[in-house]
Amino acid sequence: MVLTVTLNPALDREIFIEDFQVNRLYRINDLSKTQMSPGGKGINVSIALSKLGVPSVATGFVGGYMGKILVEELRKISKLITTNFVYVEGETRENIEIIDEKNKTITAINFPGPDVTDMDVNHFLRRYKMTLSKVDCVVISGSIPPGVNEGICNELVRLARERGVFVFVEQTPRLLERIYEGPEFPNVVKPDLRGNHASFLGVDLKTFDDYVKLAEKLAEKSQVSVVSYEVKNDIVATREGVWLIRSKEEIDTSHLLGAGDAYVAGMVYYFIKHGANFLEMAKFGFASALAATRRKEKYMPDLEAIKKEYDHFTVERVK
Ligand code: TA6
Repeated sequence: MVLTVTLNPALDREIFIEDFQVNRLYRINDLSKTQMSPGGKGINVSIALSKLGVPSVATGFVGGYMGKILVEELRKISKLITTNFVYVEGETRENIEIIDEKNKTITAINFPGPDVTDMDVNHFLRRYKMTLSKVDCVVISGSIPPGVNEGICNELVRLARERGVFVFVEQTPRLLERIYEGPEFPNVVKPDLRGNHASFLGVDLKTFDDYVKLAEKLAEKSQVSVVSYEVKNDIVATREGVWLIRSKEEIDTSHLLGAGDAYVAGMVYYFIKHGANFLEMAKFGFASALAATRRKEKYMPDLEAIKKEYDHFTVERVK
């Protein structure tokens, strides 16, 4: 069983507009040009895992009418997804993604989410500890809502690692820097490098070698790090070495929504089914993310779709 933690879930409102321009009025009359689905990074991982036949418990904070819709829609997706969210006063957020296949862009507008009180956090931590005793691994992924201390992820990682639960984390450099203050670290870490990050953990991120250095630095404390480099590549570092996984073809950058979450879900699937072979986990994750980019809408691939991708990337040892 897998526990996915999405402290700040979202209803994802995808809108497909060819040649999207600002300063224009767009009336979406054709409803095939838009879709709404439960989102937030950990929730997408739960959805992806359900497509691979892996059950998971999805937890985090939801609130209001939007939160109710999110939970109901998530339950409709698969019986393999058990929801165990803490309800808070405010409204769960809606995130907007404008997908332009002509210009190969995604313009995302992500909202902050509902205010979460200390009482909500304590309620969540009690549930989290209870659930940890029933799971093999936990995925902690995505932003945190207003009112939640940025050190919470450090606490979530520590509680899981102290109980011998395997931990996957995908988060922004700002949140990861808090986690890497110690004392416990995720087994698998995938920095969320969306947006511009000039530096991270004291590494200036300019050249390929800088990204290799970052991956190695993370792998000094975690068992494996996966660092995205120029969209079509991932640098994978373990204690044994560093590899570069590279897509043979260009990736349609307007199809990237959810691909990172499909990557994490692919690594979790491989870990659950085959154990902690870190390079193989990363390869399966890469194949899963590639498969997720074959459609413009947020889409989590099944096993058959993922296996087909093994012919579409190369793996070379870097160090
Ligand atoms: O990776 C896709 C996604 O999880 C979307 O579902 C969207 O809700 C967004 O990323 C959430 O990211 P955030 O960092 O705002 O938690």
